[in-house]
Amino acid sequence: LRKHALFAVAGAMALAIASHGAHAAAKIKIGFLPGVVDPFYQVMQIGVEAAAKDLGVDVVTQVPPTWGVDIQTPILDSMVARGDLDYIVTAPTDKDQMVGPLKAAVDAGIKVITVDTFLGDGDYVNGPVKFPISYIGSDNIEGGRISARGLAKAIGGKGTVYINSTNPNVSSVEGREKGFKEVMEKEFPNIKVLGPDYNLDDPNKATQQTAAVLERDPGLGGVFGTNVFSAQGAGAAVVNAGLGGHVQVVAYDATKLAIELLNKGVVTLVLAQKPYDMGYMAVQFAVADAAGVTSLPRRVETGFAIIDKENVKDPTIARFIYQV
Ligand code: T6T
Repeated sequence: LRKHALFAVAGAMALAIASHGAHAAAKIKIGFLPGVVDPFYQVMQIGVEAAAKDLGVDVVTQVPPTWGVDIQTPILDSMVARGDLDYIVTAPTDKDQMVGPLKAAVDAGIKVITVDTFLGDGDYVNGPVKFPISYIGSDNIEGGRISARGLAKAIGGKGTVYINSTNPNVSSVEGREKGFKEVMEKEFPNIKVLGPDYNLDDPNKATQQTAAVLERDPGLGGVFGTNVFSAQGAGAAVVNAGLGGHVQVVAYDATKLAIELLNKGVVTLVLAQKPYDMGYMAVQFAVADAAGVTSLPRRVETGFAIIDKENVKDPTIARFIYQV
């Protein structure tokens, strides 16, 4: 799908540039507003900047120090107030509450592309929110399913597992929780799922929450950490309790720390998203849109690399580890 989307965009861009030459030459300015400071968005920023360099685009990046509508909205408002941005590439921190602020950006003449997280139900053709040009990100429901199957296999198809997550109403982690629970219910009736607890993107809170579950339920077989901070906290709690290798951890997001824990036998499976591709493609989409392309896909799923002990050294897989 990714390859096709890229070819489609490249072809459409070439066509548009041929027919709208003068228009395409105008330099555009993009505001990049990710969700929070973390390795996932750092890699995405590298993708954004690489595409901006390749395509001759200006980018202004502002990174919220912590996750949340209250933090992201004023930064967005200040980006809109600059008056010089043509596009905003952003990961909305709430699928409903960020609709208003981003609609205000559109009303001010800025086009919006969402990366990693989406607005509404993510269906920009038939869903409740239609104004973004596209959603470019992971199929997180599928990511949750993959995580569930990995964890179920690691604990032999029975027992109790626990989900540690970040915040409610965020499309990415919500999808992961949903896909995870769905697979456990349908395919593994002998596995009971606890949680999610919400750590508000605080790894220390994730550690405390996981430690409390480990204490309450000494038979716990595994933990699903739905993002960088959740997986980090879950891993730390398991290590602190001396249960590395006994309680299995599945980590969403391929940070260096997650890979370290994989190599130590604490983490069983790491799901790498493709933030570089998300960032790169979002800039390509802005350039294509500015050049007059009207056939851009409204949703692009960027795929995963599923990393385990067997393939972690394979360079075709290892290239998706977040090297920041
Ligand atoms: O997992 C990513 C991202 O996909 C999610 O939307 C928020 O958390 C991360 O940035 C990791 O910290």
